[in-house]
Amino acid sequence: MRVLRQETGMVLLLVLVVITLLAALVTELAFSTLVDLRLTETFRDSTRAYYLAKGGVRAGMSILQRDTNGYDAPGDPAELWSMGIVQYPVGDGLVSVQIEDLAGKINLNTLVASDTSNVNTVVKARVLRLFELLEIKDADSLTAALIDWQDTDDRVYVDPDTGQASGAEAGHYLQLDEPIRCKNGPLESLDELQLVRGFSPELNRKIAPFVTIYGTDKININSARVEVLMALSADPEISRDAAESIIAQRKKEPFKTLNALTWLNDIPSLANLDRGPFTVKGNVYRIESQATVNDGARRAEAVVAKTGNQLLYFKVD
Ligand SMILES: [Ca+2]
Ligand SMILES: [Ca+2]
Repeated sequence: MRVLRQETGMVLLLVLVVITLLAALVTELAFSTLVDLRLTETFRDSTRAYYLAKGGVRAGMSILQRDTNGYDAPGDPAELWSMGIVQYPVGDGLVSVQIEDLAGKINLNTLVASDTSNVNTVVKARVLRLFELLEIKDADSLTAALIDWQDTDDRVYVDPDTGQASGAEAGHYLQLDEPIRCKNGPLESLDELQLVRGFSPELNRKIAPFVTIYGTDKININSARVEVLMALSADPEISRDAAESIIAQRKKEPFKTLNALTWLNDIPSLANLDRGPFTVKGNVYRIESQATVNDGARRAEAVVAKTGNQLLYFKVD
C-alpha cells in the first residue's frame, strides 16, 4: 500500500510537472505569437512612417517651389515655407515638416575656391570671427586646418598675417593611430568636420547652428543669427547691438530687395558697411520631416536647391 501510495504520489508529481511545463510552454507560445504580431504591426507602422516622412520632404520641396516672391524671410506671413507643417494627419499617421534657409549660415566650403588652393580671405575672416564669438579656443589653427583639409595642395597653410604654419596636411593625418587621407576637397557633410584636426563632436554641436556646407558665400540678412551677422565684418565692426537692430528691423519689415539694404545707413556705425556679402534670399534649404504611424516613427532629412528643385542630400532614420 505504501509503495502504491508512493507511486501515485510520483505520478501526481509528474503530472503536475508536465502540466506546469505545458502551461509555461503555452504561455511562452502565446507570448511569442503576440511578439510576432506586434513586430509585424511595428514593421508595418514603421514602413508607413518611412513613406510618410519621405512624403513630408516632397511636400516641403513643393512648398518651396511655390515661393517665388524674391526674398526669404522666416516668420513673414508671405513665407509659407517657413511655417512648415505641424502634426498634419495623413491616414493613421501624423507628419511634421520644418524648413530652414541655409543662406543665413556661413558656408565653410567657401573657405577655399573649389578645386584650387585659393583661400577666400573674406570667408576666412568670417569663420575666424565666428569661432572667436563662440569662444572657441585655437580659432586660428582650426581655421587653418579646415583650409588645408579643402585645398588641393599638400603644403601646410601659412597664415599670411602671423607667418605661422598652423594648418594640417597629409603629414599629420597619416601619422594618426588610424591614418586617414587628407581630403583636399570640399566637405560633404558637417559630420566630416570631425576628421579635421582639432574638431570634435562637441565642437560640431557648438558651431552647427551657424555654419553649413551648402550654397554660396552670400549671407541672407533675413535669416542670419546675431553671431553670423556679427561675424560678417570687422571693419566697420558689426556690434551685437547693431546685429540685434537688424533683426528687430527685419521682424517689422523683411529686407525684400537689395535696395532695402539702404536701411543699414540708419545705423551710424554701419553707414560704410560693404553690402556685398549680403543677399535677401536663399536657394538651398534643409527640410526635416518627422512622421509617426501608431508606434512607428521615422525622421527624414533633406537638403534641396530651389533652382531646378534639386535634392542635394537625403537621409531617413
Ligand atoms: Ca520667399
Ligand atoms: Ca590640402
